[in-house]
Amino acid sequence: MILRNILTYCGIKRSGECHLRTIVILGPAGSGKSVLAGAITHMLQDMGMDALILNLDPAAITYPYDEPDIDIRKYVRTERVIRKFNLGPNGGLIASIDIAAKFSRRIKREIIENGPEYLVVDTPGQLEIFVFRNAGIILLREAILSIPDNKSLAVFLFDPFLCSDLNSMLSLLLLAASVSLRIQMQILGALTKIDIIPEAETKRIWNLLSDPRQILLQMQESNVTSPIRKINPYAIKLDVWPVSGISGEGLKEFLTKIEDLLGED
Ligand SMILES: Nc1nc2c(ncn2[C@@H]2O[C@H](COP(=O)(O)OP(=O)(O)OP(=O)(O)O)[C@@H](O)[C@H]2O)c(=O)[nH]1
Ligand SMILES: [Mg+2]
Repeated sequence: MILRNILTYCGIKRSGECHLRTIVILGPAGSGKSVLAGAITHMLQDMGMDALILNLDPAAITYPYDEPDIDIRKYVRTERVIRKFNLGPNGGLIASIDIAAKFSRRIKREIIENGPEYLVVDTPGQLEIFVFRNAGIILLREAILSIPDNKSLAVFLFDPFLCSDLNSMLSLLLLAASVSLRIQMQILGALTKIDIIPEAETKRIWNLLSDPRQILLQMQESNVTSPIRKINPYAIKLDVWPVSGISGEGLKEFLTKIEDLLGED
């Protein structure tokens, strides 16, 4: 471990290279971020990779994976912040992410000391508090993206239970585009929980999410009002992969895509 740390600090890995690959998992509350983060980490480990999981959710009480290797909760816990400052749940999370940002360098040091090949990042349920406030972006940049030789991408999760109609799918695609704009990272989409959705329904949702032009055309046919007509479908198009963090369906293909993207120079 000590030797590995020294080599890592010197910018050298066992193979003679030092490349960290980071996968940041983002998505609406309950969309399956923690389950998918755990599943991806385990699959990478099964493939012989040195993969670690970083929890950036200060409000997480339990995890659907073994304890995270690096945990923001070592530095700040939302339930304590709520008690200490007498806040509500959202105020508590806002304050704890503000506090968490102050520990960015400590987390960065922990990542460098561990020197993994892959870092999978689990993020807070309240996406908007994490992504649309500066503290979340600072935390992401200073703790992770500023690490030299780090190649990163983000995965935005689409929960099929939030994709029942065209309006909802379009809203989620717009949200994914906003997230991508805020975090300034390459972003892939993942349609989660496909193990509990009938195959035909998964295909229907996946086809529409993968081709926003179809969503807009179908909405226009049903006389939807004007601002939607102005949306450029190519501006919100994402590469979406159907996966299940529980059954593992689609995960191998998804990881192959991620490896391809992160392997490119
Ligand atoms: N069947 C099935 N259930 C899933 C899958 N992924 C997540 N779930 C379930 O969906 C619920 C939410 O999953 P989480 O991984 O905790 O979601 P999250 O986005 O991390 O939730 P927050 O952090 O609270 O926003 C849990 O009950 C999971 O068991 C999946 O691929 N298949
Ligand atoms: Mg979670």
